[in-house]
Amino acid sequence: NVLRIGVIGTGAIGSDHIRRCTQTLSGAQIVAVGDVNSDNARKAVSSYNINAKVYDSGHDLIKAEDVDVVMVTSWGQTHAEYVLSAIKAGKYVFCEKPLATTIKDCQEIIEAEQACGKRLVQVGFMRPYDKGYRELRNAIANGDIGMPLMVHAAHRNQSVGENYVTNMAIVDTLIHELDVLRWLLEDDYVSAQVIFPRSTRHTHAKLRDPQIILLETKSGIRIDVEVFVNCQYGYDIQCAVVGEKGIVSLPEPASVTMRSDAKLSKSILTDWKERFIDAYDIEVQDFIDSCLAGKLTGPSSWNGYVATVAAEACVKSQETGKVEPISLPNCPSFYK
Ligand code: NAI
Ligand code: NAD
Ligand code: ISE
Repeated sequence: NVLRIGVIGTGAIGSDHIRRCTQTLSGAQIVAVGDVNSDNARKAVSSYNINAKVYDSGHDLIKAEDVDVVMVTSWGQTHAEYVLSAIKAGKYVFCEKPLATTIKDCQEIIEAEQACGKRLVQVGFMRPYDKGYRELRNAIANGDIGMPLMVHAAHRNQSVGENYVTNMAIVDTLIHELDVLRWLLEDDYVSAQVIFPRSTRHTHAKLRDPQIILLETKSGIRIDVEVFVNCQYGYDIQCAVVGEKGIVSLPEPASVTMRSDAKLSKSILTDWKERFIDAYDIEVQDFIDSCLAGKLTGPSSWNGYVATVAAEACVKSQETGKVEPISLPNCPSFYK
């Protein structure tokens, strides 16, 4: 039994998911691809030598009879329309983060999904599948550090392009922490504030970089996250949770220790694709297996909605400089 997948958006992560479905994972076949830039779609077909039809319209791809499930890996602002279209077609859909860029669009998605009576959406939050984050979560849940009090985190990219602007530090980058930290702490956010330190000279006019995001949770845990997307030196994800009797930190990715040239050193990764490669593999395999079994269990559209609610408060604070409240309705039983 093979799951036939159609992929909308064949850029960096779309192509990488096509590669993993084709070469690494089992149970799936890419039968359709689409991209507003049709050269990208054709390139994905030839690079991975797949037998997939190229569609001009993502909506036609979703409707195609031989497409069982959909993967949305286009730019964030385009996710909502494709996810809604997949729900309308009654097809499972894996949507890269963010689920949508506005709260209103996320609400529309969770309403449409609930009206369908069955979970159809998995959001591409892969960190809950990462071994390091899972060990952190277990250590906290086991009480190894006592009650958690503070989190110090950093999300650093080596560099970003001119299209990456100030609010994307939140909606594109911090969104991973917004999702994973509430999962890690089993808590919800109540407020957010964004602070701008001195800017790096490696940024451009439309991007304030770095940024510091301060979050507070219901139980009073204080979180600081540094987002620094032109840090130059590498792709670096840090997370330390300080508890009453100890600190637990995200492990560094495995790398050899080098003694050479009168130095003792370890390499730092530069590409997000490598940093979470195992997590992406497990996440997408989980999606494939869940679709074949007829029941999704990974990050839901509720998780996508909650992250977007928190992101919107952060973006507001970028403009006001103030502490902005975050309030959420109760999670419907459908998503529990
Ligand atoms: P990209 O720019 O490399 O690729 C996006 C592709 O989508 C491009 O080929 C573009 O032509 C196409 N596209 C844009 N609008 C479209 C539309 N309306 N219909 C069809 N195709 C369309 O971007 P990248 O880095 O691959 O990011 C894509 C999405 O994946 C974003 O939402 C991003 O946030 C997410 N992402 C998630 C990561 C993760 O760690 N989970 C890592 C990188 C990206
Ligand atoms: P769990 O049901 O024991 O607990 C998860 C809790 O976190 C629930 O309260 C749930 O509502 C919440 N949650 C789940 N995903 C979330 C997210 N993305 N953001 C915020 N809150 C979230 O589940 P678990 O076994 O700890 O699994 C957590 C995630 O890892 C799930 O997405 C699951 O599908 C996946 N998973 C991966 C593996 C693996 O081997 N990698 C194994 C089991 C589960
Ligand atoms: C990108 O879209 C991702 O999701 C990466 O994981 C993140 O590190 C990067 O900042 C985003 O632009």
